[in-house]
Amino acid sequence: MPCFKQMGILAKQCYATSQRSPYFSPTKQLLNRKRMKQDNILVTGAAGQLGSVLVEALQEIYGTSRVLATDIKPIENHEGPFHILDACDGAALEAVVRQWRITQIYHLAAILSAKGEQDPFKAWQLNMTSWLNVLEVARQRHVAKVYYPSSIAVFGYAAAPKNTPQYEVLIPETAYGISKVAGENWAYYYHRRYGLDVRSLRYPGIISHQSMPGGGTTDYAVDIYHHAVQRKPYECFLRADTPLPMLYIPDAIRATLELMEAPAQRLSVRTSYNLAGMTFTPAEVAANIQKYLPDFQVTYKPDYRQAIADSWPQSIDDSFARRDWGWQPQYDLDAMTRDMIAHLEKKYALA
Ligand code: AKB
Repeated sequence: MPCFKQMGILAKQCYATSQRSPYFSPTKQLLNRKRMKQDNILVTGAAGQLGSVLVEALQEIYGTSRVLATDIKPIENHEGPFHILDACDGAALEAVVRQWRITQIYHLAAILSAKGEQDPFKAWQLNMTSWLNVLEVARQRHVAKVYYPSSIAVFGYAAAPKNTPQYEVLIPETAYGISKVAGENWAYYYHRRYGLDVRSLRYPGIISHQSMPGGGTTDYAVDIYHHAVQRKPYECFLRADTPLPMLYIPDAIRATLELMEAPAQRLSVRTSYNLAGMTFTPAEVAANIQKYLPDFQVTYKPDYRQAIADSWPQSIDDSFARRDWGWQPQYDLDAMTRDMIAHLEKKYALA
């Protein structure tokens, strides 16, 4: 059987076609404690908005050859080991975990809120089948740690809309939200019943310059920056006055890695931690962008995604995350806007 490193080199030869993204910059804290660990990491959904950036951050910590990125389609410009993998195929997943001697799994593959509403049953099937496969293979093969992304989509109208507490009524309005509530409970079950070290965060909308989101209700908050920097007007699919919790990608990556690094005995939440960064409306982000790009124009044409956004909290109480593992966001709206514009200006100038 080829060792992890050899397989990594093989995969690298097949898939590494270009340089690492010039936009990646690991957080200071992670660089400070950068070390090469002996873990072998599997990331599913590695081509996605979060996955593509998280893989680079994990490579910085564990070494490129120890991070196996997987997805159902190849990743453009990926550097490092890559494998085509559908996590709904339990046998294929088991073979990868066994052959690559995986010790940590980050399971990011999922259908998000807006796309999920176009085919709710498919969203449920994909999100649940893949997650149960991951939990089961992790249990059987004694994987040391598993990461599961949950979402503010677990909340619905029954939850307090402002400063939504950690332990709140969970009656979501979307199939995606239902799958995340169930997924969190399975995480808790595998932890309690089998001692599996599963850790999870309820992400708000994530804004990134490196990668595009796909199929979410919060996607507008990324699109709006791309339009602004390209000097194009933007038509927003949410109402101007729709507040939603959001998080800038460096904070999202740091939160994920800090949670995964935290001593297990500090973690009191084994469903999923509430996580907050900032809250803004489309009108507020537009006005903030106009501070730097005064000619930028936004119009509003709400569609079916408005109902999803209306059912979600406006702001989140993340005091459990702050208390248990020291969570602190670093970016507010203005700091994020300056950084997004700077990175996207470079990106489009290079294109
Ligand atoms: C979505 O909009 O579906 C996601 C999420 C908040 O989970 N970004």
